[in-house]
Amino acid sequence: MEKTEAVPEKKRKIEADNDHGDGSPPILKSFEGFDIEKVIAENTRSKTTTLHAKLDGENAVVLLEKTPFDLTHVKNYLTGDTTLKNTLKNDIYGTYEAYLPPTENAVKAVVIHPATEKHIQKYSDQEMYIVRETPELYSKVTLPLLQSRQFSMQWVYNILEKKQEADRIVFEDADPETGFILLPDMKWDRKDKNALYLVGIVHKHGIKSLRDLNKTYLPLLKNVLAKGREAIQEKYDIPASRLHVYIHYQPSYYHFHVHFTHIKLEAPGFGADRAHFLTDVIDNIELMNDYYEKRTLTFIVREQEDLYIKYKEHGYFDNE
Ligand code: M7G
Repeated sequence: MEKTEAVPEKKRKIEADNDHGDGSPPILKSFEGFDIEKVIAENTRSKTTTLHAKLDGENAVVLLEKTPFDLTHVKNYLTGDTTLKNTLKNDIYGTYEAYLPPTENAVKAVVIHPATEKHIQKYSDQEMYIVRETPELYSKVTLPLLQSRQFSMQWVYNILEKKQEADRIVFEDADPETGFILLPDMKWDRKDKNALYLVGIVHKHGIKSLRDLNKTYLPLLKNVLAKGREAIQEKYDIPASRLHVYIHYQPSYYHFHVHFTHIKLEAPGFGADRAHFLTDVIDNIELMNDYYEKRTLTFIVREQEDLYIKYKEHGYFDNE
């Protein structure tokens, strides 16, 4: 795509109190200065599109998602401010394109900037393959790769150290061994309770994933489950019976965290190829201390991921 000249920083509409003092980019007021490179993913069912763009010569990933109707605003829909373009008329039946007032047309946008190649790859549509990871495959291929290369976890440390998102914290237990911070996931706009998505990030460092869990961590896991549920009941009036509480394997970020989502939400990553209920994880460890060290675990890898490339080099897909 043709490039336009980058807009100088000061010309862009940026909030004045916008310097976080940590070198992170300022909060944007518009998409001025963005050049689209490519549409890297789209999904008509979830009404999302993901763009690879450039801003100031650096990569950006922009996720756009049409939001559900906000029924608290329903009175604004059927008014003279909504213009209609007729597309069909037959007897009593009419269809239209309706143009709601701009305030009712917000599209959710997630911006990652500057984005790494790994971010562009993570958000790109690509072929997927099932892997059955034996303990041997984990120790020979997965673990060395995780230790050498993964996404930066700066955002996680910013949350744990209260440098970012502190005003969004829903609950904290500050115990260094069993404590955690519960806050809205980046994916949730905090409007629709039926789409609730919170993430519980543990204070303890060094637990990479499900594979590391054993009886030592039962107090931590039980604490996150109980207090996370309690805090959600208190703040959002959603009982445990209407929550999915689970762990991703593989996760994207190898600092242990737990996903809390409303059962009505079709959350990405909730499939049987990635999600493990925290209740089941606790039960399995109680039955067998080294369950997750010994088990073969099934998950999906995507063809541009380092993991897929490494498994392929290892010969994992040779007999397909
Ligand atoms: P994951 O299982 O490691 O990977 O979950 P996934 O992103 O592939 O699902 C990490 C979770 O943290 C995801 O649900 C992300 O949406 C969420 N998340 C990621 N980032 C960078 C942020 C952030 O900066 N703030 C918040 N609140 N959530 C984030």
